[in-house]
Amino acid sequence: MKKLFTIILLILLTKGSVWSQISQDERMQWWREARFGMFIHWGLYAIPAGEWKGQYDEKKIGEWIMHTYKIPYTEYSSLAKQFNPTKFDVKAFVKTAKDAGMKYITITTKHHDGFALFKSKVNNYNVVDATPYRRDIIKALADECHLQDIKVCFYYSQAQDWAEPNGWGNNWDNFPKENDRNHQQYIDDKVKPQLTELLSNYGEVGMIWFDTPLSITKEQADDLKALVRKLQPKCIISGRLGGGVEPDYQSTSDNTVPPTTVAGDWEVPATLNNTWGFKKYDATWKSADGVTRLLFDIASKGGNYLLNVGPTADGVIPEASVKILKQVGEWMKINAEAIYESKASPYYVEFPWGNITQKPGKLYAGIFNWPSEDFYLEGLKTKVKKMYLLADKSKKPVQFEAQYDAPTNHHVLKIKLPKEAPDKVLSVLVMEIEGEAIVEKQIIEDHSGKINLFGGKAKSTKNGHPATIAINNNGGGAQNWKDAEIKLEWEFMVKTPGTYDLEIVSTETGAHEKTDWTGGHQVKLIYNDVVKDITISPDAKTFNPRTLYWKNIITKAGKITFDKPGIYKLKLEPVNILQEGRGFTFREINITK
Ligand code: H79
Repeated sequence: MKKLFTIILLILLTKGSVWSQISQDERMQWWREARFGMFIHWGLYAIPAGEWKGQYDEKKIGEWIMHTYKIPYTEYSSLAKQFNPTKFDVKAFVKTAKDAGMKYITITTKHHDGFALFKSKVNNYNVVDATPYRRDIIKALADECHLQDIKVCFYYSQAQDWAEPNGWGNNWDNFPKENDRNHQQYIDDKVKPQLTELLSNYGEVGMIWFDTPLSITKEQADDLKALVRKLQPKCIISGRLGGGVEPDYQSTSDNTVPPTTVAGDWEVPATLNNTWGFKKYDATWKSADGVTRLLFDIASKGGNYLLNVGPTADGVIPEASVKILKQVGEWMKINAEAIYESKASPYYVEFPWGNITQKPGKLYAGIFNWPSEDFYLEGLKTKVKKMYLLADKSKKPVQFEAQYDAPTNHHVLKIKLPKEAPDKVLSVLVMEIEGEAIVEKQIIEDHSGKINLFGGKAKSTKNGHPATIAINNNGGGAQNWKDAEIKLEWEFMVKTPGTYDLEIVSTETGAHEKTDWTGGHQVKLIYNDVVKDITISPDAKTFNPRTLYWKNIITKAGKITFDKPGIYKLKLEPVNILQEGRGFTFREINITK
């Protein structure tokens, strides 16, 4: 009896001390399954909405207006007296997110301007104490999210705070010079107490989304992480904590989608137009089609998509945003199975036609470029049992033929898709497979006579030793290549002899307000005894559906002849890389018939 009692007591004790128990997998589980979340940027900046005393700037982001026009704190903070979002309908907010298929909402509780959307006892520059509205917006949203079973997450600008003389970033007010500031005091007096409020007064918080850590130290970042862990052990810490301290997942640069699958947990924070905080004249809305394709593509690469809306000062999510999200939601109604709980594609690189997500026993090919003839999927070693379209409720089998060529050890699936895409935006082809999806490693000429030499698949060396060129995620994944000592080499299989066209693809990069591309690099292409000297020049530009902002730049590099079938090698060696911008933003070489 006594023994039983002890055992029960032990079980209760372990259950109670969840904080010491929770594993990283447990912490991340809901987030990994979610794949799609809503970002909300809302604050005083919604009042000027991109215009200050008649000044406009198409390129600047709305929530940065205080910084853009060097507005003194005393002047900017008086906007609070006007902040009265009487049209705010929290149910409508949550419904917009849920109808789009989003599983979490991350809202700015305090952005760089320092104004808090929640009641704070430690700082009265907040929605309850400083505005006529007087209601705690974060409380309203958190309560509604809990009610409607969607995760609520808090963005908190931990370093930049333009209201604080000891915060980071405000260099236009009569504040101490950045080096003379007591950042620690700002962290102790505002950041930690406010994070404590956020993690104590609003129930379960899915995540704290930190941003722009600037010169925050390792000790300070460690301290913030420990605070979050102590107060809510299950709460996730987003990518931009800073100080070199390990967050729970990585954030890509804003609006930036990598070209390949990326291991680990990561998220793309992205806008719907060119701003986060509402700007009344920004009508650069992305298309719902583009957003849907990105959602699929990001999931295919193993990431989450955190997509932003910027409510107005009245408290309304702009109609254009609602409309886009509605359409995405319509698509999700039919296709969400391919998104939620999915894992990254077994293929490393995206396809021109779309991409692939997977779940145990299933591959989901998301096709946005519907083929006019047969559809080919090459290089899948795993046996496919059955195919059907997700949009087809009857699951009528899609006919396919599995081909295998023993001499080249190459697998090809030749698939008979209907003439018309069931969904013009993106149709999902489900493939039921036998066991784990395994893909060939080799690079081989495909059925259309194309050979793709992707940068990330090259053997890269420096002075004969393995070397890596940093993946620059911007612009759809060019290599941020500045070191001319680094050389790339590919080995690939040619099936049909003949003369092929060669093109070198690099990409534009940047932030959405500024597109960067540096040309003029000189490189050598070496194959057998043939050496071609090439200057990287913009011979053509093509749209990249994965970036929406940045184009692929094509450099024509002449022709190459293969006399007989077999394995060939091609080398790409820089002669001179210009060091401006991001250097040589190389992506791939295409060899086409
Ligand atoms: O919250 C959103 C942005 O406000 C924030 N991150 C996302 C999620 C962010 N903080 N910094 N940045 C983004 C980079 C900002 C760069 C710019 Fe500027 C601000 C470009 C134009 C205004 C500073 C001022 C740099 C150039 C001019």
